[in-house]
Amino acid sequence: MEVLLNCFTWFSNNILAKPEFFIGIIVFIGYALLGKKIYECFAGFIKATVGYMILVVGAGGLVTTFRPILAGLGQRFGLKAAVIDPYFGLNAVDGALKSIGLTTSYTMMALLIGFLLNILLVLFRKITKIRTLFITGHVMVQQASTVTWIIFLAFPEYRNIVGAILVGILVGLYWAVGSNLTVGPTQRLTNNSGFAIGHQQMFAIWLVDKIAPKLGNKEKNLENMKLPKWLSIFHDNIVATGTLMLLFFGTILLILGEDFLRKMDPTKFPDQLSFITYIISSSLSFAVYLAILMMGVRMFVTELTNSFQGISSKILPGSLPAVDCAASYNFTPQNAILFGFICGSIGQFITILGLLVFKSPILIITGFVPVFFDNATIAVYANKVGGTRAALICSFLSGVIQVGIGAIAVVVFGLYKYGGWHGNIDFELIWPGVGIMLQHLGLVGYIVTVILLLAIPRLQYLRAKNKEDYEAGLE
Ligand code: ASC
Repeated sequence: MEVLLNCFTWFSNNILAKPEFFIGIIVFIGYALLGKKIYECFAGFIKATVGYMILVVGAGGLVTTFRPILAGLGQRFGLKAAVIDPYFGLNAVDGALKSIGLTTSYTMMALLIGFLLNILLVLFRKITKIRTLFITGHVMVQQASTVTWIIFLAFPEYRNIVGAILVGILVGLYWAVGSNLTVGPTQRLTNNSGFAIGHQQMFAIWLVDKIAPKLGNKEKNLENMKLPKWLSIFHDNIVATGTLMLLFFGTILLILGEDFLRKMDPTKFPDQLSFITYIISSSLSFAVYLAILMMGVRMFVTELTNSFQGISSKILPGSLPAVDCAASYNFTPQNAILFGFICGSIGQFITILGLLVFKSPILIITGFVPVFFDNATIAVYANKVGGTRAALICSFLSGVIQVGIGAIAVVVFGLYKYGGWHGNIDFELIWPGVGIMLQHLGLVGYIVTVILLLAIPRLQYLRAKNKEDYEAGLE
């Protein structure tokens, strides 16, 4: 038993929570199942793993450079507030678990249970109507931690292995059902590239796909945007990203002020560097990291979608891999990503001002991961079916919701004491509701949640225009 447990822990820590290896291995197996030569399988493993590691470098660069800047806004104005960002959320949950004498070890167990449940749900897809396997490991760890706290808070009597099983079932269902909701929108966006999204805005993608067509015209999209001649330099991604971020972060850095930034960021802002150089180099580094991220995305997505046909034809029939939201950025005009980020930020900033003006006892500070990755993704999907107007409106509204409901969530889950909340849009749209239900209805609430989640893919199937397309993972 102990050996088995050690194996599970090793697998969780070294493969499941390390998506680069997990995806590399899947690619290797996929190619092997397709009958490719062993050296081709090896090449696929290396390309997918390195591609994913490049994506991690790009995403990591963005997160570590721009998270302190945004979070610094709170410090600068002396606000005591919770940062809405999954990394701050993870810290907050750690702190909260410590306060009740626990660690995150139950979370790793829940992670494995959830993943196995996702596989089972795909294997029984005839009944469950689930077609997607969530394989974005680092996000799974974050989500399993937050849900561990939600369950342990609602069920103090199950702060043990029973609780870990309850968490595992709930997150496993969320991964399977949520990613399954993104199949149609993602296949439409990517011209049937054969993957879905397994990330932190899956319900939001589904919702946006439904409402964006009503908000705009898909022909008037960011791709077809006609720019006057002098503005045509912005058709170049690097020029557009660099310039927009210079304006956007330049303003934020000016607001933060030189003295504050010198204290906050002494390594990147040493005495001999002038403020203007610091502003330009920090802002332009956004374009650098985004370019790195996109390069990694291209590499791993190509390998994964080619090789996964092996898995989906032999092991998990008709299944699709559900991957990082950044994979969708490969199938959109780059300005959709940028406008999503900027409109989402504006939505967040206005709502934060609202909290200040109305003297809300709880304040929220923008976290980089939700404000960038969620809102960019939302704009990408909205632009596809509702054009520019829908992209701008949806990402703005998402920013408003992230702060508005985020403020409620930190109270409901008592995490304001620990300074953070998960903050990604599904953790505003879905999880506070689930948490409140669990807190008030106990196990009945839990069972209702499970039933509702299980009902979603069946409803999707019932409402699908073409049942065969649904089964084939196209709709
Ligand atoms: C997240 C998270 C990240 C980023 C990354 C985007 O939710 O935790 O590090 O988004 O996955 O590519």
